[in-house]
Amino acid sequence: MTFNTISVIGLGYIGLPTAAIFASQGKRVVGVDVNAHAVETINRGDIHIVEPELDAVVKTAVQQGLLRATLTPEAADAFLIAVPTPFMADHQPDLRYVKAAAESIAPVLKAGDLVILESTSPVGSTEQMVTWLAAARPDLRFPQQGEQPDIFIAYCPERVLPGQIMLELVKNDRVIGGMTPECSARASALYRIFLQGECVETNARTAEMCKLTENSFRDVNIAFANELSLICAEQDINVWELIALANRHPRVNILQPGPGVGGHCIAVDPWFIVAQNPQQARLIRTAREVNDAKPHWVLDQVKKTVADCLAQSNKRASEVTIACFGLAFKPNIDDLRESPAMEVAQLIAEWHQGSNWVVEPHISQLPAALTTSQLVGTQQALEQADILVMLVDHQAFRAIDGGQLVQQWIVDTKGVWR
Ligand code: SAJ
Repeated sequence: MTFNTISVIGLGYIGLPTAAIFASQGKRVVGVDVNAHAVETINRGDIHIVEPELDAVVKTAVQQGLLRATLTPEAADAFLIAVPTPFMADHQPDLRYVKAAAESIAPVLKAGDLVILESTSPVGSTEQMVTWLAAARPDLRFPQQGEQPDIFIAYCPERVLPGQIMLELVKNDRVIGGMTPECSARASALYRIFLQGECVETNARTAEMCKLTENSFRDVNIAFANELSLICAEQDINVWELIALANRHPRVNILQPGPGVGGHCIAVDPWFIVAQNPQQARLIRTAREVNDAKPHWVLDQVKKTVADCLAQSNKRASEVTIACFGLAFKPNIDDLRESPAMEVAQLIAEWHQGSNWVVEPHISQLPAALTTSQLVGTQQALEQADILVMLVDHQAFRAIDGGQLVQQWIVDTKGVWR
């Protein structure tokens, strides 16, 4: 099995790092994306997304002529599909981009090619993809038809953590879900080009469910911590102290509460299980609801704190300044998409008549959704704001000594300044 040319469809947070890593191993890689800006940027040797260490690997790969981006698929020996799989308004998965990607590569497929789906997908998506490919290429045999296929197909989910993608891509074990054992073997051979972790082979449906299970496991566990934070607020118990104490039990390991769950995966993927199994997936659905409700609970805490502030000072509401610390969806990154901190800051800005300040050292301009708020420096907020709302435990905020804060009114969703 030789893979001389590898094509990656979708050059986003997963596709571009994967393409760059194959190229760093000397493979010829053709990246395909519908976004002309992304294609131009990559062909200049630059990147259009933020991920540590990715820029240097892409630059070298492009300079060496090993990585090239294009708008239209070309012939290759292996195709990896890494396009988004969002959900629709009713939480049903939207496989439109997978279908478009499959149909775009169908014309250039040749006997012996390997096609891998990496996008997080509901169970059965790989079989569905085979149906789309087979409809577009009746001249080729696909794995579902029982005989030795011309095209080998597998589902191999990405499992890398944003912020550590370049490391985890190489180190993490890989679940390889072939449509047949031969498909799995070929897919494993492809990933072994760069993988230091193990390739663990299974079938496509189990691999699809495995990806959804990993993120649902984390969502349910964060929901447990978030529910505890609500209970502890009622009972006047410090939830972080409680969790630290409970975690001293050898078989207890509770995650951390926060303003909610964000990002593009953990807040999305559990819905794929719920959509396919509405009767059975009760805990998974409730966890999603608990986590999604958290920003509104934080707003309620802010409202109570403002009420206390007004009762104890001679200020009017319009004279009260609230400073939100952090907007990113998790610490030490600049990614504001699907961020519960953003949601809280927006909810506060829509409600509060006084000044709304935001401290976010990772950005230089506030997003359009926060036009009525003001981006200020840490020092200004610490010295002049009336109420501090801690939303993201960035390293820079953790370094602030809670004991030195002059404010009496603090809503700390991350337990940083307790
Ligand atoms: N969070 C908490 N409390 C915690 C841990 C996280 O509130 O104790 C919040 C974060 O602040 C953030 C959200 O959860 O808003 C998600 O952050 P995360 O660091 O848990 O995960 P992601 O979304 O960056 O990446 C996840 C990872 N999945 C798992 O850890 C099971 C990653 O390995 C996946 O590859 C990625 O989803 C993905 O692409 O699916």
